[in-house]
Amino acid sequence: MPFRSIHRSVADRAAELPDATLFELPGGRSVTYAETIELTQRIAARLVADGVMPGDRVAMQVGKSWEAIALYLAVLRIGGMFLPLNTAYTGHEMDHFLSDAEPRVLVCSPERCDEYTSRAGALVVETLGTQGDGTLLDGRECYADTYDATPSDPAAILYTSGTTGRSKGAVLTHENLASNCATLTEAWRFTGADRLIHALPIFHTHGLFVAMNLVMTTGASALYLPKFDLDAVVGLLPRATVLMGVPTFYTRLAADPRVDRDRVASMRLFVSGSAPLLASDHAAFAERTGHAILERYGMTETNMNTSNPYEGLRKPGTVGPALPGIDVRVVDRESGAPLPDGEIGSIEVRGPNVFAGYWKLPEKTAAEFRDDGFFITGDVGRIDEDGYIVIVGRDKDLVISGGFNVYPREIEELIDAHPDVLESAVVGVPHPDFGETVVAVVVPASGATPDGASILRYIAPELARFKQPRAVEIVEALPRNVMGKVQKAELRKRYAGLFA
Ligand code: MCA
Ligand code: AMP
Repeated sequence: MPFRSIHRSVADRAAELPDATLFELPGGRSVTYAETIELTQRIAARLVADGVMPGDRVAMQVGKSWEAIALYLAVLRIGGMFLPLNTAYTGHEMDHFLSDAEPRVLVCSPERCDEYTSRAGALVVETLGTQGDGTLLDGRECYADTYDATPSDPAAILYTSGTTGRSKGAVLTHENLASNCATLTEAWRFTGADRLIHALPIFHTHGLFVAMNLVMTTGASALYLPKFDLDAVVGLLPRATVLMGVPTFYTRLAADPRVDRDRVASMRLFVSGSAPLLASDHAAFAERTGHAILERYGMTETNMNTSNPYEGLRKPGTVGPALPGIDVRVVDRESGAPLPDGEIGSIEVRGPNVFAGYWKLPEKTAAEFRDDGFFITGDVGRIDEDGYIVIVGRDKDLVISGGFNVYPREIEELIDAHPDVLESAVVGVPHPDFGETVVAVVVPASGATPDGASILRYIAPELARFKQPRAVEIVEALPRNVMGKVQKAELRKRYAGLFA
């Protein structure tokens, strides 16, 4: 089949089904495929007028709206690189993304316009609100040429993994997005008859590429919520066919007495990913609804790698076998030698889903790939007797809270700058709602007696709320091994019961 990029596939669906509903918004308003493409063209023209050329970055930090998806499609259409950013990021956090990615245009919410305009320099600042407002929508021009993207052209940068130093921009190509979308469409039997409850944010792979690309390229509809709201999701279940969510969604749904077999009678698929789904949550949800949640495994750098089967056994505690066309192996971390099935090692991935490299970081990119093209995920696991992958841990220092990644180093650096702090270690501990949550373990500077609250106040202005520790433990010294390395596993064990 000739290569069809995401935005061309969506335009194809719009030509076939102009009046079909793409977005169903709270309050009952529907937005058709034709309307979405019309707005995409207007935004594309506006961005071209702003000077965006193929290869230029267009950053977006806005509240969730259907117009933001039109912006995403517009950037792809003109050959730009789409850079979505979490709305929770503070100005301090945004500095890094803006200086590293050097976007031509930043689309921000109207409320934050002044903050960015005052330091803009060469950056063009546009605004987009959640009520159909903002300068981005002002343009009268409604035509921009469609860039003929090749499979290897970059389509997006998503920032991830700041384990050492700052966050790195993972560059994803048009082929990465299109191939994974086609693979998942087939694997999960997605069709134009589907109605997906969309309650995820749209600045990550899960909500943007997995959920929206599948909906838009198949002619399906999104029951589109501004965020996860338990009542709203429960209310939509009787009219939906698919839900995609992080484990926290399912923990909350499984605890809600309104969720039962009758309520989910029209549902055909519940997908979970971005963080481990506890086998107990899998069982509780099955008990309540009769549905086995389909767990899959992905990364920002790779899109989706493995999935439990649509038909066949969905095994709790596993993320299923490799998706078709994708190679997944488990190797010895040091030597890179493949391990026999059953043995625990480093998970590596190769396929058309795997990203092109880290933005402006060729050495870091090279360090994460083997010579034979496998990408080292940093996840640790094994392959079971049925060829299913079991993730048992992570080689990387990372906490996943409610599906959001938190990099301990970033928080430790901020805490360590406090004048009353000698050093700190940040770890993730089990949390009943978020899966894991962030705990800071702090050693005071000599003679100082800082309290947890003052440390939290000190770091708060710099750090998105979801990264802020939910507990600060003051200790005399951090546990270290003979090499002097802080033993985070020991700290995780020590504080495992804090929220349990
Ligand atoms: C909100 N808060 C959080 C989180 N979310 N704190 C820690 N971790 C979080 N994830 C804060 C709020 O700011 C608030 O703080 C307090 O917690 C309670 O807010 P609440 O209303 O309960 O939060 P929520 O709005 O219900 O959010 C929980 C959530 C949300 C629905 C789980 O975090 C979410 O939508 N997560 C999905 C993330 C995601 O899409 N991940 C995919 C990326 P306070 O009250 O103190 O102000 S990973 C990916 O894409 C890979 C490739 C993959 O495999 O999918
Ligand atoms: P990110 O790069 O931000 O998308 O985070 C990707 C990481 O999330 C992976 O490397 C895993 O550590 C984790 N992850 C994603 N899906 C799952 C899953 N189903 N089970 C366990 N961990 C997961």
